Amino acid sequence: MKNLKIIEFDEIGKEGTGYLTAIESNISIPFGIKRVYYIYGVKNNISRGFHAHKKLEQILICISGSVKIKSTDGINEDMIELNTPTKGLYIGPFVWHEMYDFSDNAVLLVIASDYYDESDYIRNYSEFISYRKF
Ligand code: T46
Repeated sequence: MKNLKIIEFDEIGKEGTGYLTAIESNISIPFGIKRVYYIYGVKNNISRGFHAHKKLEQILICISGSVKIKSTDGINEDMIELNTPTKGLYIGPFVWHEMYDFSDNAVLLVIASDYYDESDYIRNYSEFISYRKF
């Protein structure tokens, strides 16, 4: 699907001494970083998201536990499970996404290309379909 892809990050270190993963603006990800936020303490029966963005680009990384992400461009649909700190999901503009099935200890880290701006959200699915550019 356009504007949806997995990005694998390097794991530095070895078993026993632990690991380190570094993410560098415009190098390991395709945009400059303006904001980082994280989602945690989500009960297993709760789903979040249910929106798309007009301009925002983001990388979702489940740095602890696991979470599933369902995405659609209005035609194609994809489900991706994030369950390792070395796997990022790039979500660009006009991809409707939902996060669900959070494990008990899940921490979902999100790296974003811009500051928070509610006017960039499309929170109504019918409106999303009418906006669809591809
Ligand atoms: C997204 C998915 C993956 C802020 O005040 N600042 C922020 O930077 C963000 C992200 C949110 N908020 C406020 C807005 C709402 O009052 O926090 C509240 C919860 O936001 P929302 O319901 O949009 O949360 P999610 O988990 O449904 O979606 C979030 C991001 O908002 C969204 O951009 O793509 O995570």
